[in-house]
Amino acid sequence: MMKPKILLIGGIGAGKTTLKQRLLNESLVYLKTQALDYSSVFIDCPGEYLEIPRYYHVLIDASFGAAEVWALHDATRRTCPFPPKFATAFRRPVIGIVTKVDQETACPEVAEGNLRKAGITGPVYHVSAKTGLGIPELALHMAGLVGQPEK
Ligand SMILES: Nc1nc2c(ncn2[C@@H]2O[C@H](COP(=O)(O)OP(=O)(O)O)[C@@H](O)[C@H]2O)c(=O)[nH]1
Ligand SMILES: [Mg+2]
Repeated sequence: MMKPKILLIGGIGAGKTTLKQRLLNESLVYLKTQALDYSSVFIDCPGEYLEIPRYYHVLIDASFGAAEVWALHDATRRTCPFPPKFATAFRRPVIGIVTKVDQETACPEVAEGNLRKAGITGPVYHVSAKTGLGIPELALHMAGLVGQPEK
């Protein structure tokens, strides 16, 4: 059976690949998921697909192969990479993830506000892939979505 997938979207350098790596490692620690291979769970798209409007359709198409879309926003970025109400273009649940909250110049409230303007009504997680802040909560969310290993 095919496992549910998670589509990662976000601007260039938002931290998509770093977060994916951290979650794949942490899932071993927090969820004891040695038996479950999460490596194929994430669909990690280049940031250009979000930053260049004529590629938007690639993200929309990719979402049909996903159970959920994770929209990442760098907490140090003041400009919103998402067009208004972008989340409503997806026929899948979209959650928000504010990344790099460890950074000195981070402004997580601005990032979360931008994600809300992008039409995200679901949960918004604040995380640092560097320090691990917020990662256990996100790992649990992920496990709820893609399942725990079989006993
Ligand atoms: N301080 C800090 N830097 C991060 C964090 N996550 C990613 N980065 C850095 O941000 C840069 C871009 O990350 P990357 O995962 O390649 O972004 P992507 O383009 O969205 O895949 C890299 O230099 C990462 O080391 C974080 O939580 N904290
Ligand atoms: Mg990347």
